Amino acid sequence: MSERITRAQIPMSEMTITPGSACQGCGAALAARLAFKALGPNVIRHTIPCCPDSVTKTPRSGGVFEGGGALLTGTAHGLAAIGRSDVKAVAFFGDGGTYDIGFQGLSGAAERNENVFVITKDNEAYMNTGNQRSGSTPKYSRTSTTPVGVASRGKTTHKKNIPFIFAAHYVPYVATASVGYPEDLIAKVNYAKEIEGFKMLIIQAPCPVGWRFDPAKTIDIARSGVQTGVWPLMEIEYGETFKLNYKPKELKPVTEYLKPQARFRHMTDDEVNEIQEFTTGRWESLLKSDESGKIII
Ligand SMILES: Cc1ncc(C[n+]2csc(CCOP(=O)(O)OP(=O)(O)O)c2C)c(N)n1
Repeated sequence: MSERITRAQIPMSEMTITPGSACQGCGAALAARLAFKALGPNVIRHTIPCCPDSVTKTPRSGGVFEGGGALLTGTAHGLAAIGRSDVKAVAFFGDGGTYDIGFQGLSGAAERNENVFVITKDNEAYMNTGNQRSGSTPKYSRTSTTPVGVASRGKTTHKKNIPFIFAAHYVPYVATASVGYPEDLIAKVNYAKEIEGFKMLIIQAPCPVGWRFDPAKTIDIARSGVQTGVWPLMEIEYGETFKLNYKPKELKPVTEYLKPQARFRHMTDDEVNEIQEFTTGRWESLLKSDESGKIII
């Protein structure tokens, strides 16, 4: 499991070039800045179609969604063939590319335990193409394909539990992070990048345009996601060893997270209560896993 780090231990050098073409307050651009800072210069970044949130100084390859896992695998094998174990093959994909369209290729890479690092900037919809719902969009969220009106209440199903789905491939490392907790995020990248085999970090990256909130509030929204238990920070090793990285004495009510975001504005009290119960129930089960140090499903 990753060790805590102090602010002083955060690398000073920037690996992303600003200004990029990101929107104001883009959580994904911040996720890229923090993750690539921690990865350092010896990286080949693989990208599939997604928001153009940043430009990285390191070499970069691009390809199709479905080929993401295979192309990343090829990069890792090529690096091994020329004896460059010092260079890491890193994916920086959106949630659409991870949870849905690129899933089968990544699942194959995970099952083969390829020596790759998949970093997902999770903005909970297909933002690049206009905020269509993805498998990562939370229940009741309004998107352009899950509208709110007489016949529709936003998305009808919950967000996929992708950390647990990848952990169930029994890979060395799966973790979640948030742009609201940069020290935790950097510590996890630092730790994971040295692991041999498949590792994944899913970073919640609020999107002011799609989630419809004031772009000045990106960090506040990210922090309240963690503090309400909606986006728990956790690490899972080999599909078994489990740790919660942020454990408040008491969770804040989910309304603190939902209210500032207009994608949830239509929700009734009953719908909010349902999300509260879902979040509390899942948190209690995560606490049990954390206490025993092993996943209890
Ligand atoms: C097979 C395929 N389906 C659909 C598209 C169209 N497309 C391009 S980017 C994108 C959205 C990507 O969403 P996500 O992976 O969540 O990244 P984000 O844009 O949110 O950063 C889609 C659907 C495509 N390029 N290829």
